[in-house]
Amino acid sequence: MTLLHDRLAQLLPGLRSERSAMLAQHAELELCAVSLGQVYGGLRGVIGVICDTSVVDPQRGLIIRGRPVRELTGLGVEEVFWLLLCGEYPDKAQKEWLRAELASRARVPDYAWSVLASAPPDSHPMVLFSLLTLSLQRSSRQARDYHELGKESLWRATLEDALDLLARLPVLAAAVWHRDQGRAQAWADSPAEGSWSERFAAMLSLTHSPPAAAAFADLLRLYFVLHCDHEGSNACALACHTVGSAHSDACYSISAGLNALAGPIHGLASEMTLRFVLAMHKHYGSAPSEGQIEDYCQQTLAAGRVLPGFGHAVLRAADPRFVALHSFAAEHISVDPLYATADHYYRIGPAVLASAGKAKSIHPNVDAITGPLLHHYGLTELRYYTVMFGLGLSIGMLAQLVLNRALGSPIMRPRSASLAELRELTGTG
Ligand code: HAX
Repeated sequence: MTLLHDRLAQLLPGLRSERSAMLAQHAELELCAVSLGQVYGGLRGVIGVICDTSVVDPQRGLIIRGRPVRELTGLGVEEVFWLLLCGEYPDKAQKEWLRAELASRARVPDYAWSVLASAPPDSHPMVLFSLLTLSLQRSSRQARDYHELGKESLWRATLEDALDLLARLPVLAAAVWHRDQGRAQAWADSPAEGSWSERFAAMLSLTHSPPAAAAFADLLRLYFVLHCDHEGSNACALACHTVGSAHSDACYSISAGLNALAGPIHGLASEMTLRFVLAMHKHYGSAPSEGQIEDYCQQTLAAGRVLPGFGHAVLRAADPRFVALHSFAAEHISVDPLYATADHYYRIGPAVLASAGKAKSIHPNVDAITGPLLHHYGLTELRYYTVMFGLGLSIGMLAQLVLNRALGSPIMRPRSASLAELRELTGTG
């Protein structure tokens, strides 16, 4: 037994009996009605999944276990993972235990490196990250012990897999970075010392002065805390949940979530925003004026394209994750010309979008700020940014998987309707 298993084992009976009581008394309660428009519209607004790790509030942004994310910006990944899973902060002993546990589980089996070595050199970084994650399935404890474990105890094996994966994903992501940079065999074991995010920063092997190295390590800590979860129904989390609901283990499930995140209209916005800023630099020179940025935005909208880095499907106020990273950037990288242009863009974009009058949110989103920050510290391969995003979201996906397994979430099986059925229902047949 370990401290995290122990704490979850204490919490689960209460959660299970709450669920049973709710179902016994209110199983027929209607949570929402579903319209034809919603079914055709990607199920926007339809409650279809229960996720207790976080919610996204249109005004307040990401709320993790009841705490607004802006209150969590001083935490590390270990504390936030404990919070996501248990709904409470770890005490000192629990936090230190988790830190040591993750460091001790970080070694990646050699067969994963054979998979990486055999992938075509120009493979997309997300393909490599997902492939490596999937390859670890061979070591899944849940897969190994599935036939011996009863339903009530299966979560213990899922938690083992979640801890293994949480420990190893930064090693995989760092290896993808080195492979994408053309270094044939630079993937090494994780350093024994340091927190989860410090070890990842070290494994990237970027060259920084000591103050920049400290700032970069702190940026990664903040980045991963801010990107650790985003409800259970974004395409990435939902894909992970659906695969996990079939009792596929965490490697299959996280790989599926990453595959969804790789889509251009999902996890790619950080890359797209930086490309947009770089294109302005190319067009006008390295310091476009405010008037030039405004013209460029107007021309983009007139050409029927979106202003990347603005708007959100749910948020209707400034994203606290943007606010936190923007204030980090203002403190640490204000002299960077790319950031200076991006910063003008954040100020000019909202008015341009407002005058176009279509977007429901005109605020910069979190993806607007991550590119300039990562680029400043040497992560200049833009295709890598979705790997960073996926590494962050995996923290929450793993917590959600364990909780869903522990609470016996059933296999996903919504019903589909045929066009013939819809024609009959709508009288258009
Ligand atoms: N630039 C131009 N037009 C925009 C816009 C933007 N940044 N944001 C929204 N709009 C437009 C929409 O395209 C839509 O136009 P149509 O009616 O012609 O289709 C209209 O305004 C209403 O859209 P909405 O309801 O405000 O927003 P959606 O829920 O449809 O879409 C998006 C949300 C994030 C996809 C959208 O704001 C967008 O495309 N933004 C730019 C890309 C981006 O930054 N994406 C990252 C979002 C953060 C995130 O979730 N990351 O994972």
